[in-house]
Amino acid sequence: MSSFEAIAREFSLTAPAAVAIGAERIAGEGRTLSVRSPVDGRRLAELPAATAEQTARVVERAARAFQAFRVVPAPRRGELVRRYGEALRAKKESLAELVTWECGKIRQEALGEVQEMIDVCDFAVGLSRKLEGSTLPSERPNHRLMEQWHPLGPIGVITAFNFPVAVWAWNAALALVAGDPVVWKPSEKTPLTALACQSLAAGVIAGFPDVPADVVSVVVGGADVGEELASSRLLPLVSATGSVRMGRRVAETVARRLGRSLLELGGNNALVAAPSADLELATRAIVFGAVGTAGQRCTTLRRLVVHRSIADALVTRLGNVYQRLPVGDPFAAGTLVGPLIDEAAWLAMSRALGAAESQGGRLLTGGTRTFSGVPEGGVYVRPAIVEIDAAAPIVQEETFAPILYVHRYEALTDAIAINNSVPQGLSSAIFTTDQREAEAFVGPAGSDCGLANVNTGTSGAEIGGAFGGEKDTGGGRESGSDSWKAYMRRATTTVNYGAELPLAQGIEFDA
Ligand code: UN1
Repeated sequence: MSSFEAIAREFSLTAPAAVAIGAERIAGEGRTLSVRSPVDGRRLAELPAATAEQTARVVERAARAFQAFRVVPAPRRGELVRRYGEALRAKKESLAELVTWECGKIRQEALGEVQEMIDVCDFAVGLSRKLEGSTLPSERPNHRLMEQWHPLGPIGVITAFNFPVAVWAWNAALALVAGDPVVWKPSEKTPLTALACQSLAAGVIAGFPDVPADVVSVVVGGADVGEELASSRLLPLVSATGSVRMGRRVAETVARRLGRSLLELGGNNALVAAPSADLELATRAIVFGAVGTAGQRCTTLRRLVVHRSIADALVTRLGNVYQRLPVGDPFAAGTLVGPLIDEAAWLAMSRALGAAESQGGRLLTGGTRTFSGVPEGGVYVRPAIVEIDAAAPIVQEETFAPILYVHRYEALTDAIAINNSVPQGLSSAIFTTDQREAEAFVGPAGSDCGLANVNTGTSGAEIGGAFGGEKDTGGGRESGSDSWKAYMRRATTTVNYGAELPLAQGIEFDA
């Protein structure tokens, strides 16, 4: 196990303050927040949380910073993000270590998460020279019609514990090249990683005399801090990742003031295993998707929809792998399943298993808490597989824990219907070597999710594509492709370079 004290010193987190803006640290004036490690339950920090009033002051400073930041040329803002990416490269190992301490994900996945930050920085750097608008033909002579993308304003970012740093980076890297300051409310369960990212950023910004220090800030606090971000008219966009319940509240509050929200909420992701599936590949993808990050990704595989003809073979294979799954210390080489975030997560898992059983489900493996060979004080579980009818109510819910429900199907149309039968619409996958089936699944009458994969699992998306989903998942798109447009405002501009004033639609109006 690594030394938390050494990591805390490296990121100046021995006496953390709830508000970090530029290089300034301001102690919170709210109730005391205790940060515990899911690895062994030890207390990592104790700090007073920020209040709504303190949040409002940070937002005001971000709004002032926007005035100067929006006229810094985009490629220069890209250079800032490039340097931040370099700072992350230099700190990859230690930031990943802090991620494991604070959210419990295994070392490999923590390194992957920091890599995801680096990747999105690289993407944003290129983007900073390519925030292009269109030039369109005008119907009037000697006129030019064009669209320009301008910085939008300061952005509020609310993130969850399970990706304590990468999801902020998806937002921040794009927002910064777009010319927008970022005010970040991390999960109360993972404030230290956020403060570490902010101070790394503050260090980079210090080398840019033309960039206001206040463009990157963190406010550690509870729902009142999130509520303040959602209701502040100074924030034209609030990007929120987390539960459907939280997202609905944010969306309602932001909509009341006609602001924009970008939501990445719950998933309830299915994988269809068709008769021609490569069972070896499918098994590996299912296991990574269902037990990776201890089942606590929004992209976690929660439902396996398997064709009757291969169901027994696939379930037997899965059972064998599940029985040997190394559960334990997330720092130890070889561990594949780390701890759940806290006791409440185990409670939710055992409740869901109880409900499944009472709704006719059959527990095939796992589903128990384990105390042997794991660090004391953490919540460690054996991932569960439950065979259950696709119509059982429990299957409609996202339980943030490693439970995989198995349903059997006969016809592909039924499998697709099952895939689409839940309120959430984030990720989905089909394993098949039949091209017709694959195309049907990713086509217009196929999966209704924002992510639809073939022969690769539901989790572990690259940053290059737009990430997000439909229905209760909230409809937002983050990270790659043209997601940057959410962080900018579009101005349509008509320029008349002639000596006449022709009106559009041929209107005659001679005063
Ligand atoms: C999340 O769980 O909120 O596709 C994000 C994935 C990761 C991101 C997950 N790249 O699993």
